[in-house]
Amino acid sequence: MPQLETARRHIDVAPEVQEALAANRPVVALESTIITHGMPYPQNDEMAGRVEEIVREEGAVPATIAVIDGRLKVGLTREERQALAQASGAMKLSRADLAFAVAQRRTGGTTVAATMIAAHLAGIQVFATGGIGGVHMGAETSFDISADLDELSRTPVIVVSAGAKAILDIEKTLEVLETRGVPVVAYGTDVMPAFWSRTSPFAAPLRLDSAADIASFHRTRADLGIVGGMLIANPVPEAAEIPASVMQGHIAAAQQNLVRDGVTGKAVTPTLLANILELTSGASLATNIALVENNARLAARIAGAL
Ligand code: PSU
Ligand code: MN
Repeated sequence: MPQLETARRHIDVAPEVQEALAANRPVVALESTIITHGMPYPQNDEMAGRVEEIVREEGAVPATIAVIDGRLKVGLTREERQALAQASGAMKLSRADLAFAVAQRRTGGTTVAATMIAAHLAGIQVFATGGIGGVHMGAETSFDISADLDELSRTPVIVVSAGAKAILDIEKTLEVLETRGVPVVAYGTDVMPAFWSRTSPFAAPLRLDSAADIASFHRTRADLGIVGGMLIANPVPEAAEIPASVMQGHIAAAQQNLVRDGVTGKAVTPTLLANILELTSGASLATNIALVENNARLAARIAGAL
């Protein structure tokens, strides 16, 4: 099934995932950096289990992707998932170091970029996450732009997110996505959602209102030979939202702490998320879980429509 013959020797596709793909039944890929670096234990494990359940409830097969002892796993057993949720020293893997972890027999969570690569190798077209990485605040001096954006421009996977994380510069993130030819489709809204909040000051570049329309857009792009993935921005459910006005202060404080502590590189996103969790006394975590679940549901419906 992997599109690269040579990839097979490094990939373990779970039997259930393999069967579903062979029978052309819907499969949804799920990332694992959110497990290893995005949330504390045990909420990370509970979230990962619940998200898999939701995908099943919608009639699709979940495939959580991670690197475990050098094997690129597409679909984890419950035991593997639970061990990963508690693993200390797991790497955070993107395009640059995915193969490093495989070659060195390491264990790591896959970011949006690395999960897209693995999903595509396995033949999975739809992937649910929380929020993608993007252009960080101050990127004009730090050059910190997530590899997720480049991956979206080259790998044909539909990524269902709650928008760009509000800790990012959303306006610049949208600009880079446009430059790289990545469609950004807001689901059922004209406004770009901002992860914890349903709205941001920015208009959504495109809007679609059904899973079937998203599937049809994806197919049409392929028909036209246009390379790359697309980003679906699905607003967090109203009941779980933290208004942008409330988040603003916390985000600003977390940014300041980051600068004060001299945090750079891969540690930026996990540090900001952990700090915001503290600043909101845990409320941001409940919202984060709710939005991932919401994205898994939509992703399963899109996979069904494909
Ligand atoms: N969404 C979350 N929590 C996370 C992430 C996304 O709710 O931890 C992860 C994703 O794996 C994403 C990564 O790809 O953060 C982005 O990291 P960076 O900004 O270093 O590229
Ligand atoms: Mn970065």
